[in-house]
Amino acid sequence: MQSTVWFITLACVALLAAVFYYVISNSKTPEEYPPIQKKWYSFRGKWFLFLAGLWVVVTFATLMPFPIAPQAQAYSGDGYQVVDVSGHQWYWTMSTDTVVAGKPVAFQVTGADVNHGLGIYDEDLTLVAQVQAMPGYTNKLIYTFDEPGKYRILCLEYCGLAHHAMIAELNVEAAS
Ligand SMILES: [Cu+2]
Repeated sequence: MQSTVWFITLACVALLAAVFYYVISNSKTPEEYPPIQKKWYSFRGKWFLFLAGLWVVVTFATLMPFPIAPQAQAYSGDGYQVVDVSGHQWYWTMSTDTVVAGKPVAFQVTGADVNHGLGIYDEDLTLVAQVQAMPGYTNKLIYTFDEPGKYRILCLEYCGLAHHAMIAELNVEAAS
């Protein structure tokens, strides 16, 4: 996903650079203004309608599938592997550091002192799930690990001098 977005971004930047290059290399050729004006003013209305239509389609298509897995409509703690996590300046405490792949994990996350951000990363350091760790609240994050491995928990919200040192390990074992 991230490499796809990266590729699309690069392609758009290259396209934009090509347009700039085209405009610069043609700017020295003199042209009659009125015919150009007539042609492009009529194009402008159609272009606006196209963009407005595109906006409606893209907005609805991308808002419908919310990118975060459905969270706990009927969450009770039963049938989940529960992990209580607390963010401190500057470390994490977890009720367990081992869970099983393929079964939903319910992270119950809070902050002991200031706001922290619980970020769960896979072995390639790709963010797989995240939630705020806030003092006075317990936020629930439901996540099912598909792949076993050593995951890492980092802090996603700057919380003071040793914020970068807040690293914990989460072992996800293959289901037996
Ligand atoms: Cu932090």
